[in-house]
Amino acid sequence: MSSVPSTPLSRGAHDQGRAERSAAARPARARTRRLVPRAALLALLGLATTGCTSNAFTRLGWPVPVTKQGQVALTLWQGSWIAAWIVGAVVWGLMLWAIIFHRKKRGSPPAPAQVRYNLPIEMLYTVVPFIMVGILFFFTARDENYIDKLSAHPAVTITIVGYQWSWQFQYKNYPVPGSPTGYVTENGEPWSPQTGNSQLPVLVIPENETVRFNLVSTDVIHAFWIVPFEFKRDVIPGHPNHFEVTATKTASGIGHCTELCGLYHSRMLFKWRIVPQAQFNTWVHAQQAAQQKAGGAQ
Ligand SMILES: [Cu+2]
Repeated sequence: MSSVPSTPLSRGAHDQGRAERSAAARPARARTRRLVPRAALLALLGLATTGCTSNAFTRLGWPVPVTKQGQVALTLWQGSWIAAWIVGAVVWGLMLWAIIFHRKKRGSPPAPAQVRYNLPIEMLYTVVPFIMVGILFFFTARDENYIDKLSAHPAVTITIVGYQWSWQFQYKNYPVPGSPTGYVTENGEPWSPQTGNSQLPVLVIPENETVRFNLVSTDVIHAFWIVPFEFKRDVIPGHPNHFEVTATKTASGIGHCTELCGLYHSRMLFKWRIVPQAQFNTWVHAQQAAQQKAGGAQ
């Protein structure tokens, strides 16, 4: 039988262990505090240097717009992100504040009364989201009205005919009497492994003019998409759609069908070019003369 009582000894060992643990925890906490701002800085640097120019970064993944309407859509996109980041920063800030400064400690009082039936707080978190949705709705409706606006007298009107699996472009202001459509018409063929992009139909539009697109389909639902218009619209059989753009810079590229429309949907491409007005006039009159001579688009 031992003459030394066991309890005080074991308590002494316990106290010593706790003291060691808390001494070890202090530098660990200090280290965490130093690491947080460094990690944030590293994340910011990573975001800012991932191969984007500053301009590409501020567009948040969108291409440079080539129309007035596209610029409006881009500004709405950027504004929505800024609003989302502000809300995110407030929510994350409150969460981190609670997590870091209000952790349960030894000897903490019991959890305070929760927010159930706390009328002012319940009203706050009902009303604030309504206000946020209202603000987003206001800017979206305003910009959508602008993007959808049709002018009384567009400078150029083009009928876009979508069909499986290509496009036809009819320039309604430039008649070609005796031709199948009666107007300057651009035809083409779908992309193919043999011809690539060389036989695609070509859409040419002038810079700084209002251009109206009338969208019609002869078979199934397609959708017309020129990526830097920041806009796409369905091409529906029996339901003509319309939209207008004013191009702000010369550019060119490949346009797409963006509604899965059948086996060769992905080949339903076209070339597009935005050119200065004088160049557009030269091009369209040359087409008019050539198609008149040939009795229609070839
Ligand atoms: Cu299609």
